[in-house]
This record gives sequence, structure tokens and C-alpha cells, in this order.
Amino acid sequence: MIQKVLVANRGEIAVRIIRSCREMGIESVAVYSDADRSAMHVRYADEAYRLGPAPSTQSYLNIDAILSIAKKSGAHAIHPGYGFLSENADFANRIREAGLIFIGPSAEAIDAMGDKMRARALMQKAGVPIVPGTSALAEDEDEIKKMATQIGYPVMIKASAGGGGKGMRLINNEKELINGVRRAKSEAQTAFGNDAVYLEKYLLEPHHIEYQIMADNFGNVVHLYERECSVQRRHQKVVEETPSPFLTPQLREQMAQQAIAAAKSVNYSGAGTIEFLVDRDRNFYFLEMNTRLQVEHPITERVTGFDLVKAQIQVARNEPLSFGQKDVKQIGHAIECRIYAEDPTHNFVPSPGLVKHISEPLGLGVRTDGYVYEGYEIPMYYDPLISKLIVWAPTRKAAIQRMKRALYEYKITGVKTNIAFVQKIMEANDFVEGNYNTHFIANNFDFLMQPDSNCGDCEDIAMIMAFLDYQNKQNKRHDFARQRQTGQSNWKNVGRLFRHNPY
Ligand code: MV4
Repeated sequence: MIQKVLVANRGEIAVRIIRSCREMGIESVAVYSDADRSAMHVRYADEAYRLGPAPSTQSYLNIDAILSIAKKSGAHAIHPGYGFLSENADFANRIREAGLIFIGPSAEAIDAMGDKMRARALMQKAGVPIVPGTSALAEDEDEIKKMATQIGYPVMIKASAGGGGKGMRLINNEKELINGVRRAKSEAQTAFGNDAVYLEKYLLEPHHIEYQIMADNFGNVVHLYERECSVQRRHQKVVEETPSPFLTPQLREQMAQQAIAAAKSVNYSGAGTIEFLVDRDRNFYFLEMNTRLQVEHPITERVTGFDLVKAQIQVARNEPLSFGQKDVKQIGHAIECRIYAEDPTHNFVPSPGLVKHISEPLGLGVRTDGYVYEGYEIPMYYDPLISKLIVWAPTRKAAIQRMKRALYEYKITGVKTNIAFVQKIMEANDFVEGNYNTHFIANNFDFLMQPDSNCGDCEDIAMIMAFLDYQNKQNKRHDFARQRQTGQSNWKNVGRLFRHNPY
């Protein structure tokens, strides 16, 4: 039924999906923009087809182009990955109308969970706790004021068509309310073409904890435990871990049951994630449901041992899940650091460009899901994620030590990265003690932005590379070759030189 899959994505997730396809004996079809002509997913796939120019709207968001290639290549199914069209109900519908299989949930489930007010109403009906708040806001300003007073300030205004932090506005008192609602509606109309907004009680210092769900077409819904995702910068997750150091065993089980109830309430099929906010008194509330595989899925794969992409394809093949709830255990502790081509010293501005050198960590309990290689040009058009560094160890303390070791080994020159930033996160007391929430980065920003002692190595490497480039440009290749013949390593000498006498 599914022997050839078109991967409608790029970067690390496209490589990740192609790997599972190859292990399943399924042919893979890559699609690429002009900026991705020499990208790793193009090399790894069995076939590759050009989508169009670099801008996403003309390539990875171009439904007609993707469907045309699916037809031309004879693909049986399309995997959307995450981002791009992965939560676009119209894309799912058009794939099925074309007689192909969309590897994901029904368009109805995507639609329902994409409308945040509708999702809240569905969850409330299913008995899943939601944040105290309103459904659709009244037009009348006095009515809105009454609602906000009933909820209690501070309140959050949220866009129904928003999500992931987009279209949110914090209101501290009644004076800010009406103007805040007007602006939130206007911004929502501009951003999403839908001005519907609603109010929620603002939860102080919450944790952002999500549950992985896997469901098949036969009513089987299994949870694969939680991921702690509170280390975020401007709604961009940076570090995720499982198990969460904040959950008690009882709370873990309670939330798991509610996650399953949430999935069942929309007849969910495939991989999905139920996001919760957990306040400092350990009350938990449904936040959003993501109807796609998430960036941070590998930490769940590592502690449970299940390949979630394979499970997605098996469900899309209309097979029952190959595992039941009794087969899902949390073994050990896994942490993921997202490695971005961005410059923390310049407000995390993206840092596309030529990768001059990359050496990735290996060794016991280390996995990197990436797509960047030496000589690759990181394009400016897309998300600056270079890779995810995932480590596993028997305990949280050992996992942090292993992550610090792996980050120390991770060397990338030619572009700026956030490696030094995430190294500091691993050293921060609140993180090490497991005593942090969604305010962690804001509360520790000065410490996290301190120049890192380890970073000297990165500078050495960069300087060595610069020196070697200089030397080569001075046509001193023969010197280098001669030194190699005499066994006198240029690298060691240069490294020693720079380590103690930086410019
Ligand atoms: C909230 C909240 C506190 N109270 N809602 C929604 C989208 C998700 N990415 C973050 N969201 C939040 N919703 C209520 N009623 C706190 C968050 C939140 C957050 C908010 C602002 C800045 C960073 C944040 C990180 C995680 C969670």
C-alpha cells in the first residue's frame, strides 16, 4: 500500500524521515528548492525533484508543485514533517483527493485543533482541564470587562487562529483591556485572516509540558510519556528533556490519562502532542494539541525505544500499533539541545553561510539529527536549525554531564551558533537542580550570555582554519605537504600557537 513516500520537507527532519523509510524498505522521494539543490536530504533520498525557487511560498509551501511531483514520481504517500504544510488541513484534503495517503491525522482533526477556541471547547467537553477563561469574546466592551473581572487579572488575550505564542497579549489590569483586545483582534486579522480572540487567566511561572500520543485507526491510543519544554526563548524551544523533573508519579499518570482522552475526543490517528501548562501548584491545563511530529520527538524515542516515524507510516498503512500501553516504559533520562545557526551575541540573529568546519559529537548515548556538512551553504530562507543534539544516560545528572561532554566536542566554524549558549544552560544552577519553568531563560539571561570558557576552543578552531586558509592562499601548499611527509603536524603546532597567543 505504501512503498514510496514523498517527504514534503527539508533539513534534518527530511533526513530523519528518509532514514526510517530506508530501514522499512520504502523508497523515498525528496523535494527541494533552488537553495537546497546540494542539501543532504536530496542526497539521501532515492529520487529528488526540484520544487521551485528558494522562498518557501514558491517551494515547500507550494501544494500544486508537491502534488505534481507526487504524481510524477509515483509516490503512494506524503509525509509533511513539521512546520510548512504539516498542519494544513487543505493540504491533507488535497492529498487524499488526489488518491494519495497523507501520513498524519484527518483533516477534521487538524482543523479542530488549529482553532484554539474550538479545541478548548472540545477538551472541556471531554473533561480535560482547560485554563480558566472564555470562549468567543463578546462584542460589548462592558461584557468583556465583566468576563475579565470574573477570570481575575492578569489575563492573556489569545488569537483563536494563533498558537505557539503567536497572537498572545498579556493584560495586567482593566485599563489595558479594551485597547488590548482591539489591537489583538487587528493583529490576528492581519496575521491569520481571522480576528477571533479569547481570554485566559494568566498562569504565573508555568511549566510547558507536553505528552506524546500515538493512535491507530482501530481505536488504540497510547501515550509515550511527557517532554519538559520550559526552556524556551521567545516561544522557540531550546532544550527539552524527559522525564520532567517537575512531575510527581501521580501527576505524570493523571496527565497521561487526560492526554489520551484529548486524542480520543477528536478520533485522532497517528502521532500527536498534547501541550499542557502546569502551574507552580502542579495544577495542569490543556494548552494546545499539535497534529504533527514535533522537533523534539527523539528524546521520547530514546527513553521508550520506539521509532515514531515508523509508527506513523504503519498507522498510515492502516496497520494496528505494534505496541500497547504496557510496552511503553520510561528508561533513563534524555535531553535534547537544539543547535541553531544564529548569533547569541547579536540578539540571536540568524547566521546563514558557508560551513567551513563541522565535527559532531559521538560516543555512548549521543545522537545528532542534523543535515549540515563541511562545505554546505546554510540558506537564509528557512529556520536556522542546524541539528538536534540528543543524549541519553541512566540518570538526569549523568545525562547533563554527557550533554556537556557532547557540546564540548561539537565544533562548527564558518557560521555563528548557539552552542556556547546551550553549554551555559547545562551549567546554570536552576537547570542542574531541575528547578526551572518557562521564565528560566529570562531569569538567567545574564549568566547565560557570559562568554564561555569552553568557547576558547571554538575560537582556536576558527583561528586555525583562518590561518590555514591564509597559508593556502599564500600558495604554501608545498610547505604543508612537506610537513606532512616529515610527520610534523601543522595542525598541532598551529593549535598550540593560538591556544596561548590569541590575536
Ligand atoms: C500561557 C501562559 C500563561 N498563561 N497561557 C502559549 C503558547 C505557548 N508557546 C506558550 N504559551 C503560554 N500560554 C496562559 N493562560 C504561558 C505561556 C508560555 C509562554 C508565554 C510567554 C512567553 C514564553 C512562554 C513560554 C512557555 C509558555
